[in-house]
Amino acid sequence: MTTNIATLETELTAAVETAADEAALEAVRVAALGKKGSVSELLKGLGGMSPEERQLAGPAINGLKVRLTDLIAARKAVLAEAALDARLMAERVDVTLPARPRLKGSVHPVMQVFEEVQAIFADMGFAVAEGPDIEDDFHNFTALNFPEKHPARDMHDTFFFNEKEDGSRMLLRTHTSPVQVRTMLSQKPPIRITAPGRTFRCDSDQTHTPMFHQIEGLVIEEGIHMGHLKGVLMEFMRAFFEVDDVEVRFRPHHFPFTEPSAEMDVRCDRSGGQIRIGTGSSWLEILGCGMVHPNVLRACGIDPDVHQGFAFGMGIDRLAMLKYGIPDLRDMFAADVRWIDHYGFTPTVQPNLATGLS
Ligand code: 2NM
Repeated sequence: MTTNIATLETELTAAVETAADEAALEAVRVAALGKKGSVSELLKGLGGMSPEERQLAGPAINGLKVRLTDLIAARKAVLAEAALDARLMAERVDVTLPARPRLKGSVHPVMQVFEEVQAIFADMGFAVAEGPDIEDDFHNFTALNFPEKHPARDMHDTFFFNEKEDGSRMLLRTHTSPVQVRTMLSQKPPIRITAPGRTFRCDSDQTHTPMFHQIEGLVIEEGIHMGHLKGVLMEFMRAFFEVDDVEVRFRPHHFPFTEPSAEMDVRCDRSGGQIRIGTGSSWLEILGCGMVHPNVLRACGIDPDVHQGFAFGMGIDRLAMLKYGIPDLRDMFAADVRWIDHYGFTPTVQPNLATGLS
């Protein structure tokens, strides 16, 4: 019996000391001290012994159990430290290395143009306002002088959500004008804001994507008139296209939310398969604008006999294509890494009027 225990201890000690990793060590532990392990079986055998036998075997087996347990714990600590060392070597990162010269991320042309436009209007005293993509009928249509049940609401190709219990339904904003409505309802004039953001219309072809980007502007002050509108927009064109002279023209148009309303074109040159802004014999439609309709002012708690205002809106995606020579609208949102590598901008350079826009 005693020799049996001594032999077993020699074997188990060797097994513990040669266990190559924590999993192998655990296997040794289970085979010795587990429920059906060799040491556990020896302990079970104590019950069937005579008292004299047990007096000898008991302390011997328990001594083995204690020594083995300590030995396994010590070996486990050594193996765990070795495993951690190996992992630290394998996953070594030198945090003192310089950043990679070519950063992977870049700024999408749409975001670049947003930043440029905002920089220009910030210079003219405009703040930036934002609002939710998911809107209600009041802020997207009713407050903007779209008559109830008027076909203009359908003409906007609106994405509607399911009807709520009260029969109303939320929608994806079809323009950023609800931001202007929210601003007029929550602030007192004078107001000078631009509202950049995503807009949505159920429309998809060569020149339309169901999600697109707009920036709209709003000025509300006493005595504001079309002359101010024209001056602000001409200054914007000069700054944005980085040309000293831009000739613009206004064509009468119709929007429910402005009266009078107009579309603004800029003079351009289309010869040579490219569009050049500023000179030439052609015109390019660039934005819609007008004087804010008295009904809109009233719906937003502003007295049209005291305060007047102008507003304008333009599509950012088309502006980005135009300025940066991007041929296909749909490539803009295809999430192709090669495309963004080619057309993207350095994220660490912010457009501003002092050091240049782009
Ligand atoms: C446009 C064209 C003309 C516009 C009007 C308003 C508001 F809220 F003041 F009534 N916001 N934006 C507006 C006017 C937008 O986009 C082509």
